Amino acid sequence: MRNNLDLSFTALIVVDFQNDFCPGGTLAVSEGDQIYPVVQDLVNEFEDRHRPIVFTRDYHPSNHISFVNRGGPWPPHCVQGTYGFEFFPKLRIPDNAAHFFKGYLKDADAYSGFEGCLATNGTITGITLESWLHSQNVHQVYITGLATDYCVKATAIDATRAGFDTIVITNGVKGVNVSPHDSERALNDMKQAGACLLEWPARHG
Ligand code: VGL
Ligand code: ZN
Repeated sequence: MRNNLDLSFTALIVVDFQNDFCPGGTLAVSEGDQIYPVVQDLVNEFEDRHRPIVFTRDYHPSNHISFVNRGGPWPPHCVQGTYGFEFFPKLRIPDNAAHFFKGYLKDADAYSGFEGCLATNGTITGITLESWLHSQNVHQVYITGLATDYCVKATAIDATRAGFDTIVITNGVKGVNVSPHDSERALNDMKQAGACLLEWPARHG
């Protein structure tokens, strides 16, 4: 089935698959690590097809506005220079992947990857995700990662608004679920915004 998919104008966006959002992390998504086989399979498939692969990451300063000690909703997470910022360790990142950092200004939060900028060798540029995707002639995005009810949702809705054909991989996302049905609601919100939901036929896991 996957062999029939036309991905010639598609990029993969892996949202915030970082240690702090996985079990053991400071803002752990329950079973967040379980998306790994699907995420890696997608990465491998896009790499095999020489299609663009984007990784977004939360890159917060230690005094970030979203943290409880500043009156925000979250425990400190994905702090610059910490293990929690790093990728889930099993994940194999292609050398030519594009990395986008977000939430790096201490007084502004950013859930959506479209609020981030390209980081080359750890240095943040002024290139936004939207402009970068256009530069790659991308019309469609596949979205996977953490967390369904925050950064995945914001990224998917921004992608539809920017005019990208947007596909959210249902078995490649997990939510925080501050309230029990938040993830379900988030998937519905993404659909309402025009995104399609797809269960990826992963080869393993
Ligand atoms: C996220 C809460 C705070 C996410 C980021 O990646 O979904 N959630 N910061
Ligand atoms: Zn954050």
